[in-house]
Amino acid sequence: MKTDLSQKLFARAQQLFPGGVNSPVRAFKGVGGTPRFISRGRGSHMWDVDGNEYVDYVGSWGPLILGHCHPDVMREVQEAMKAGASFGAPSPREILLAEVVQARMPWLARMRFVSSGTEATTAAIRLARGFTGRDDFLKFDGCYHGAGDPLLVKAGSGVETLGLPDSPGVPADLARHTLTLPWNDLAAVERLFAERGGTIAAVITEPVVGNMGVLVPRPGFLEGLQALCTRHGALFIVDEVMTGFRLSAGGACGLYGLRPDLVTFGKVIGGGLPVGAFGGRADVMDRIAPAGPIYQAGTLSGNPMAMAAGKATLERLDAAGYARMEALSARLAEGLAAEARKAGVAVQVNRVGSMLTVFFSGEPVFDAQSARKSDAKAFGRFFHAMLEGGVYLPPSQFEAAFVSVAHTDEDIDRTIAAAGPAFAASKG
Ligand code: KE4
Repeated sequence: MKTDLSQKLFARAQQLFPGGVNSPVRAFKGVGGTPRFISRGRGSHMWDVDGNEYVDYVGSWGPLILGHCHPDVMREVQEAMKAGASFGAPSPREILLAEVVQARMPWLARMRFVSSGTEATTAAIRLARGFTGRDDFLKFDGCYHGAGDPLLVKAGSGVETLGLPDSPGVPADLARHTLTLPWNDLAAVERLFAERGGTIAAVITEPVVGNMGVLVPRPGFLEGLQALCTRHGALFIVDEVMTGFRLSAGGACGLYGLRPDLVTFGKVIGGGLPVGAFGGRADVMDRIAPAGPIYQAGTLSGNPMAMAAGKATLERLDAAGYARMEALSARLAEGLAAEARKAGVAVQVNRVGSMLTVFFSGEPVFDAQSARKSDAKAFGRFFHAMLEGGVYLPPSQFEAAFVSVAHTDEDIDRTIAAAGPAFAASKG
């Protein structure tokens, strides 16, 4: 596969950006080799600067649930642009998107738009601390909630891929207020609350983990967290940045019947443009400035173009689209598992809806510790063989692949066909 131009651009990029990228997971550190510089996308496909075409299972790490360059999204963004890119003042478009969100999650009494998932989760933690007057909060080993200081403790995604236990630069005085436990272990959370429930401001979790690769919640785990928070006066925060509007119209909360005190969004809610959001109970959210004293702000929050992209995206996610993603994703998961069996490679294919991960492990993967037992080098060989076969997977064993409504049966067939030789190549 020709990669001359990507290599030349990567050399230039390394003179400009740390590691040559503007977000670590893009650097192929988890799989080796040269990251592909992408020139354009269309539907479920994208092309790199050397002209190589790929079936895209990253979809900008989740936002492009309708695929690249959906005509309706492009039209709506262009309309918004013609009226003005940004006003720094309230505009109707933020109300229109918020009402589309609330129609899908009626329990979301108040929300605030921001420009990234990190802003959303960082604000939610600050709000929970301000509302409860407590400083400690609980997150789980391997869950990634963005690059905000309090959350860069035992995080997943790029932090896990790069093997950074916790990021330097986060003061120990701050990190000590971030409690961590293994995910999917409700008994451990019960013990922690029994010991110090009165000091815990919040529990934050990915409802389905995507940032250690896909981890599936055990029956009762999420509901158990919610009940413990209620019992001990802590806020339950569900981080739907990756799962929101993807796992169902009502997100993972809709799928699992959760009613958290706060929820965070990103990715799909902006349809590829920078949007994050946090929201939930009115009595909690109304402590946010200017309604209350807890400060949060952002120059481009509620940006009209981004609001237009988000609204156009959510409005086109209908029952048929979710059914399509489910059918394609199920067939993909089964096909990959079958090809691995044929090649004699032990894998676990974890999937919830249109999020899936092939773990190179012979053991079930249900938390960060079991995920870490996977053979990341074998995954790297598999990844590159798939790339050569025209299939662009997330460049890390500890990430989720995404199916969009734009993917086709031919895409799935092509991916399964490429997997046979790729599993053989994974053996090294
Ligand atoms: P952003 O700040 O990257 O918009 O969102 C942070 C975030 C928060 N919560 C969850 C559950 C997330 O998955 C993310 C971001 N996910 C990664 C992919 N694993 C974004 C890709 C990247 O870091 O470049």
